[in-house]
Amino acid sequence: MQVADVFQEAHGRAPEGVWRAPGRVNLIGEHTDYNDGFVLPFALPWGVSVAASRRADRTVTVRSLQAPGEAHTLDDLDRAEGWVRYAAGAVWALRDAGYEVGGADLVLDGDVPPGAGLSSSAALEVAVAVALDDLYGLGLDRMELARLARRAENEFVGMPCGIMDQAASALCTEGHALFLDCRSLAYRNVPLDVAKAGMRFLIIDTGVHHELADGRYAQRRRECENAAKRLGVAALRDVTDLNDALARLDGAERRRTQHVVTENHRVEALVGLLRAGAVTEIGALLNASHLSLRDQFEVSCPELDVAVEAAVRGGARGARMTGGGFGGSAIALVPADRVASVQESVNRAYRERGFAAPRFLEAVPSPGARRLA
Ligand code: GAF
Repeated sequence: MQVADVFQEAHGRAPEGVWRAPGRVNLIGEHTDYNDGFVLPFALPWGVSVAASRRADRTVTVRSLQAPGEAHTLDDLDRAEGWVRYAAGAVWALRDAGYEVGGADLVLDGDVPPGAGLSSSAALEVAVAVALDDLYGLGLDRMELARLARRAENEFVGMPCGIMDQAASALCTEGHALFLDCRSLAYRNVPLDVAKAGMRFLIIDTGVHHELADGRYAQRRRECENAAKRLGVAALRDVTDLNDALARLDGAERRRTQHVVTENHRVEALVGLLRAGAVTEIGALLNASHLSLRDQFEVSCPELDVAVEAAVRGGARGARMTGGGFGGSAIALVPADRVASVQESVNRAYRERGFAAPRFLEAVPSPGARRLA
C-alpha cells in the first residue's frame, strides 16, 4: 500500500504532501568527512518516503509501513526510542535552531536495505526535515538542511557521524556523484554515467550488521583528533607533508593519518578521472582505498575483504568497502558483461569461507531529497 493511502487510513484525510530522501553509497573518501576532508558519495534508488501534514498543536505522530500496528504520539520528543528517534531528532534539530516548526503527522515508508551501511538513518532524518521545511515554509537551503539532519544524528541520536550521509541524501542529483569539501561545504555534482562506459556499480551487502554507535567509530574519530593535535594542525586535512607527519607519529595515530591523507588525494584523483571521462580507469583507486581502510584505518572485516578480493578476481575493475565499515557493504565497478561472473566469484568465496550468502544490488546514481506529491 502506498504511503499516502496509509496516511489517509490512519488520519482520515489525505496528507498535505509526500517527500522522499535517498540512502547513499560512497564511491570514495571514507572516514575523511570528520577530518575536514573530501568525499564522493552518490544517492541510491532506495530511500525513505514520508507522507506528512501539519497539526494545530506541537505534537508529532509517527507511523511506519515497516512497523505495522505501531503508532507513536510524541508530546515530548525526548521520549522517542528506536527508529522513531531519527524522526524526532529531525524535528528537534529544526526547532532547536529556532525554526518555527509546529506539530506534524508523519507516515514513513523506507526501502533502504537495513544494516547494509547505505545510510537508512540519514535518509529518514533528511526525509522528515525536507517535509517539515516545505510544510512550514522554512526556506532552508539544502546544505543547511543537511547540517541540521546531522545535528539530529550527533546530538539527539548520539552517533558522532560526519556530514557525508546527510549531505548526500539532501544534495545529490540523478546521474551524478557529490564531490563535497567537508570543511568549506563547497560541493559540485560530478557526472557519473558508468552505463555509457559499459559498466555497472555493484553493491555487495555482506549481511554483517555494522553498529557504528558501538564505540569503534567514535574511537577512530578520537585517534584522528589526537593525531591532528600532536601535529599541530586543526584537522588531518591540513597535513601537507605526509612523510614528515608520519615521522612524528606512531601506532594507531600514524596509521589513521596515513589513511586520511592518502584517501583525500584519492578522492581528488578520482574526480579528476571522472572529469576526464575516464570512469573505466578508477578501479585502482578503489582498490587502494580498500587496502588503506583495511590496513591503516582498520575498519574492514573478513567478509568485506573476501567480497572485495573475489569481486576483483571475478572481473571487477576495482572494489572497496563503503561506509563506516565493520560490516555493511562493498562497492565494485564491473563491466556489464562480467556482473554474473563477479557474483559467482563472490558467492563461491563466501561458501568456501562458510559465510552466509551476500546480497547483490545495482547502484545507479539517483536523485536526492525531493517532493513527490
Ligand atoms: C558513516 C558516517 F555516518 C559518515 O559520516 C562517514 O564518517 C562514514 O561512516 C565513513 O566515511 O557512514
